Amino acid sequence: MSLFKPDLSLYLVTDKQSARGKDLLEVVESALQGGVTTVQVRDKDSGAFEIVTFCKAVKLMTDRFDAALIVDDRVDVAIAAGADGVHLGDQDIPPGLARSLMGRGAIIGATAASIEMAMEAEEQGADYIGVGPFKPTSTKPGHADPLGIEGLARIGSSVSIPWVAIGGITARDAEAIIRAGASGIAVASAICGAEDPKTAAEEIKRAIKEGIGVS
Ligand code: TZP
Ligand code: MG
Repeated sequence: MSLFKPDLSLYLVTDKQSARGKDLLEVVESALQGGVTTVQVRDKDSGAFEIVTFCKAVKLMTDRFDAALIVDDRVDVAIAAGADGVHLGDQDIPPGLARSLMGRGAIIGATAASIEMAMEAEEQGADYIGVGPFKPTSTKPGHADPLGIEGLARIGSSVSIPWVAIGGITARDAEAIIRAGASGIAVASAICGAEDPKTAAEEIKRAIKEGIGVS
């Protein structure tokens, strides 16, 4: 468990494809202005040095907004970029090993598509799990079957660490997902693919607040 408790409530996952030629750094900055609290840099295609360089630029922004920077998959990139943490899938370095490499200050997240995966992540000292997909999404080709709200809640409530829902989520779904017990909403295309990422983030933020019962 990390010593640092990040605010996972509005969790942006970067996605170049959804951004359709928009400058991704500008997208991230607008999203932060709109209330994003955690940014995960997800880039399955670029080389490590390119991702590190991008992450360092994002880190300067997340620091200004008091948000956290998480790197998808790559512990080496996260360390090299001075990121706050890493998000690990079942093909990546396991959470326990990532913790020993990154230390107690790091935020370690893990993907959980089942109760077994969620429990394993918690046992290994993950700080949070990402549960999904909620709905079908083209951002993650070949994803597992969509879970819907009940499936998300079943997996999320099997552990005592926070859980963040992901996959095809829009502002319309956010309130119900938070009411189902999620600590946060993770989105890629709903923000990266929006004409105005700041307004898109604000809309999701409003729905999250409705879900928590804060206006
Ligand atoms: N993991 C499960 S679904 C997903 C990931 C990375 C993609 C989320 O992107 P979007 O565009 O919000 O559906
Ligand atoms: Mg991954």
